[in-house]
Amino acid sequence: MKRVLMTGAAGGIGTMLTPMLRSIYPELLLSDIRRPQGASDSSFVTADLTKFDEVAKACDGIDGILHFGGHSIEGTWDQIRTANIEGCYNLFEAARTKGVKRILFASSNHAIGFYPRTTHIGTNVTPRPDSRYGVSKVFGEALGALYAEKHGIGVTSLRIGNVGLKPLDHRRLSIWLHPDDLLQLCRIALEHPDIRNEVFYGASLNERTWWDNSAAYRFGYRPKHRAEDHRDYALAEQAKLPADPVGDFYQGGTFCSAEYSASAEDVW
Ligand code: 15L
Repeated sequence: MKRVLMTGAAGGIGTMLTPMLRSIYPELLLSDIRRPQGASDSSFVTADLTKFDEVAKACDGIDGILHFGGHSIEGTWDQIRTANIEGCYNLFEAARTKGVKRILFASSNHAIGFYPRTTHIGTNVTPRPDSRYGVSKVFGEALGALYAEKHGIGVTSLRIGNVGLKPLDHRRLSIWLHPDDLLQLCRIALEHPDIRNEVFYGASLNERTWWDNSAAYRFGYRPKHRAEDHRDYALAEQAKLPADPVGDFYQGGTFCSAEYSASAEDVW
């Protein structure tokens, strides 16, 4: 795995990962709609995911893709449809035409956000998206499965919790992902010889986890960072937040309560 392309390089995750990835993949190519700070001409290509030709150009000569590009939170249907539905299709289709061998698709916990926090789920459950954004992640996972089965691309859909140096609140104590552990998952997706069509959770060593991530462990994932080491900070931050009966019940938090119009009895 020599030539790796990372889409969404100017975003939060992209910015954190760039220096870590560059030490492993010196030929790393970055893409986004705007140039990340400090990116040189040779290491960056402008690619709007909604423009197939730009995406195809970015995929030229690439062995593996880390697809972090797209709209990273809930948005209007227009925003989600263009960046995450059409954009994701363009990315997979461009990768196929250019002979890319591996793709990591940045899925999200919001693909399964309407599972209650009282449930413990594996990666093979029926999707329960909590937003238009979550629906786009379910779409991306399905597209990844299609391109893996039909075209032989090794695809990993990573249902990312929340990436950062610390868990930010009570919910994030269950879904936190440290960048070092994310890097491990990226390397498995790009390099493990047995990757076909995999779904993993992007989570660190979280004692309060709601997820069975044994699929990732079977591929050698060994997270190093413990959410409980930051418990006091996360709980103090949580204490500043208003109560949210719907969001506090479901795994997806505020993505579930936003625009919620079912009746209270429907919370189960
Ligand atoms: C996500 O999928 C988002 O990209 C990120 O901004 C956070 O909202 C995260 O989920 C989360 O659930 O904390």
